[in-house]
Order: sequence, then C-alpha cells, then structure tokens
Amino acid sequence: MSSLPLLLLLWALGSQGFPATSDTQEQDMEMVQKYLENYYNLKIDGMQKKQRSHDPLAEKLKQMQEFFGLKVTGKPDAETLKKMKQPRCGVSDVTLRFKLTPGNPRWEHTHLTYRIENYTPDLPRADVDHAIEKAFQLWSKVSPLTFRRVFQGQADIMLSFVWGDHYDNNPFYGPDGILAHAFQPGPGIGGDVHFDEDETWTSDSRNYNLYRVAAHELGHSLGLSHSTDIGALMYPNYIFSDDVELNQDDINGIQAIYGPSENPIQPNVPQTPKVCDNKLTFDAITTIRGEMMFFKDRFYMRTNSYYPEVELNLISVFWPHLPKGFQAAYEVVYRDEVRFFKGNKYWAVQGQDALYGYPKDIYSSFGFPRSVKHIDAAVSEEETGKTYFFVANQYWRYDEYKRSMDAGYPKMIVEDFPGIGNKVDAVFKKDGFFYFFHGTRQYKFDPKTKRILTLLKTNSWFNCR
Ligand code: 2NI
Ligand code: ZN
Ligand code: ZN
Repeated sequence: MSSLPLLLLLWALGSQGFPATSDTQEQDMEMVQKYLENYYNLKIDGMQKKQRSHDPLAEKLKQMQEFFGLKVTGKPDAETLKKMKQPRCGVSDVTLRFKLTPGNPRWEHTHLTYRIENYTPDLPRADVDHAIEKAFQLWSKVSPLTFRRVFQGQADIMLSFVWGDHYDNNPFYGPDGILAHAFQPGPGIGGDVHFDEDETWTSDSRNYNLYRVAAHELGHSLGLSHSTDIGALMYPNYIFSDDVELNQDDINGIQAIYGPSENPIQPNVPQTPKVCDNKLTFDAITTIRGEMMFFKDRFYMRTNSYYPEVELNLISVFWPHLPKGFQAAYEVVYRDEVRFFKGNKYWAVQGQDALYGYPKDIYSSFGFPRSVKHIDAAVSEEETGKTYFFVANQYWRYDEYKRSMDAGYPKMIVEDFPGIGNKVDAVFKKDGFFYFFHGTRQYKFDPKTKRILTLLKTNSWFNCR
C-alpha cells in the first residue's frame, strides 16, 4: 500500500475531528484502513478526491459497526478500535450474513442452565422435553457452551408457553404471525424464551414444529440476531423442512460470539449456494411450466423471463416432503408432470402438488436393471416423447407414450453426444438444444449436428456480472 491513500485517509479522518498527530493514532488509522480493506472490501483510489456526499471509508465503517452491533457513527471511535483489535476469523464480513444482537450481549459464563417452566397441551411432555433438549444440542455441538437442565429456581434460560399479553411489553396476537420470542443474554428475563400458546405446537411437519422454533429462539437467547442467509436457522421466516440443522452461517455467528467448539471437526455443514460463484455445480435441472429450475442440496434456483434476478429458496417451500439432494429431474410437458430422482426412487409433482403414491422405484416403473443404482441426469423431449436417462458413461432412452424403454439401450454417451464427457450432472433442453452440465462446465449441444456449440459457465442463466 503506497502512502498516498493513507495520507488521504488521515486527512479524511482529521476533517471529521480525529486529528492524527501521535504515532499510536497513526498506527490506529493504518489498522482501520487495513481492517476495512481485508474484511469490508474497502478500496481507496489514490487519485480520488474526497467528496462530501461519498466517503467510502465512513460507509465501510458504518457497515462494520452495524455488523458488530456497535453504535453506528461512521467514525473510528474507541469501541470500534477495540473491536478491530480483537482476534477474529479471516473470512470477509461481507460474505458473512448472520447478525449479532445490537450492543453485543453475550453470556459471560459458558456453562448455562435452562428450565422448562410449563408445558403446552398440544404435545406429550416427553416430546416437549425432547424438542428443547435437541435444540440446545444444536448450539452446544458447535460452540464452547454447555446447557444443563434444572427443575426448580432460576435458570439462565427459562422457557415457557404463554399467550396474549404476558406482561413483558411484547404481547402475542393469536395464531400465526409471531410464533415465539426470546430475550438477548443478560440477567433476569435475559435469555428467556416464550412460545405463543395460541399456536399449535407439533413434533412433525405440521405448523409449527417446536424443535425448529426452539432452535431458532435459542439463537436469540445466545446473542444472535436474524440472518439474511435463507439457509440459516436464524433466517427470520419459518419454513418447514424435514431436518433441523445449523448451517455454516449460524455456526459463523455463534463462533463469532463464543469462539470455536472444543470438538472442531464439523463434517458436512450445509452451506447456502452462491448463485454467482464460478464454482457452482448442480444436482439436477428441469424446466417446469416454462421456467427453469436448478437444484442444489436443499435449494432451488429459478429464473423466469419477467424478473431479472434469480430466485434462491428452499425446495421445501414448494414441496415440503421431497428429499434434498435430487440426482436428476425432468418434465413431461404433456402430462404437466415433473419427476425427481434420488437413488433408486423417484417422486412426481404437478405444479406445487406432490402426486400421491410416491416415491416409486425406478425398476418397476421404467424397466431399469437392478445394476442401475441411481440416475445422474434426465431430460424429456416434448416433440418426440422420448426421455433420455444418463447413468455413468451410458444413456437410456424411454418412451413416455409407450411407457417402456426403447430397444437397443443403454448406449455409450460418447456415441451420440460426443464431447460432453463421460459423466453428466444435469441436463435440460431448450429451443432445440441440449445443455449438459458437468462440474463447473456447461455444454450447449446441437443434436442435429451432434456437436458442441459453446462452452459456458454453469451459472450462465443467472445474469451474473
Ligand atoms: C419465525 C417467526 C417468529 C418466531 C420464530 C420464527 C422462526 C424462524 C425460522 C425458523 C424457526 C422459527 C427456522 N428455521 O416470530 C415472529 C418474529 N419474531 C418475534 C422472531 O423472530 N422471534 O424469534
Ligand atoms: Zn414474552
Ligand atoms: Zn427470530
């Protein structure tokens, strides 16, 4: 870093009432600039004149202060400097999406107690106990915190079912809307969780699953605020899905407050896909009623012609009971049906409705031999009613009208689709062309000439810059 931007910075700060005279102040300013460059993507152009309306440093400072729940002044005040000097994780804060509770409240002890003060009539008591215990375990597994249940007296975290006005200035208003709330760490009511008794609490997929809501509320009890990561438990909206788990963003959040867990191995933590990441890969892709839908883990990405931005959401928002991590998907347009494959099973949907009687197995329905354990990719041609199934380096052709596998299959992929490699992750057909996906590559293929027309990034459909 040349000295010109730093001088500019000193002048900029000086003009806001922070005269940079002593050596330590100068070092502080250098530290502030480095910090914002590292974690907030600050770029100070050496030639740029400071404009009153646009002060990139103050903007980034505000962003950082908001992120850490500090007073948002846009100035490197004592609190801000103190925060910047603390040990931290090397990941840029711009990529982190969790938020800490303003003021940064945290428990000063790591061995916490909890007490279940009363029960809901909606569930057997054992189910309530179990849901709460599991919710605590999610957080203790990834942090230095431990939770011990007590049966009388005061506990750090008191959990209760209450309704309407329950005298904490945060009344509930009947079913739906606000399901529960929790207080930030602190003495007395701090950390406590109130579940709205006007909700129906469940231990299954019906609204509202107590385990899921408890897991979210405990995040607040421990000092987390809502996250903008749609895959995070701390995302503000309740969305049912079969498993309740913390994702990487929740873990980043809790560890930003309490440091890492004593057992640092956290295998296979779910992450929310980044649609414009060059390394994005897909599990499956299909057309659906004129739109394209891309699948990855628990998420779908959807594009359509009237809205420029790609939509990222949980598969369970549309189809709560489909599994995550499909391996293939295709649409049969004349039946208005989309089929999803995972292992040797498949599911079928019509728009938002999952069809009855699924999953079925691929052997009796399509005539695959038992040696086929899963389908890598599938696509159906509207014009011919032929469906192509890709399995390792071979493909099969199925007739949707005759409902049988065509004779002469499987064939080698390389015979009829030369150049696309010998494994396909996902495929769809659009305007007469096949689009094959493998890893971070996408091939536009012309079936008439049997040639690859272009090599594309996997996320070429998402309007990424
Ligand atoms: C949503 C709304 C709510 C309480 C809890 C949730 C929620 C969100 C995500 C998950 C589970 C539950 C997950 N995964 O009440 C309305 C807003 N309030 C007061 C809160 O956010 N409280 O936490
Ligand atoms: Zn309350
Ligand atoms: Zn919440």
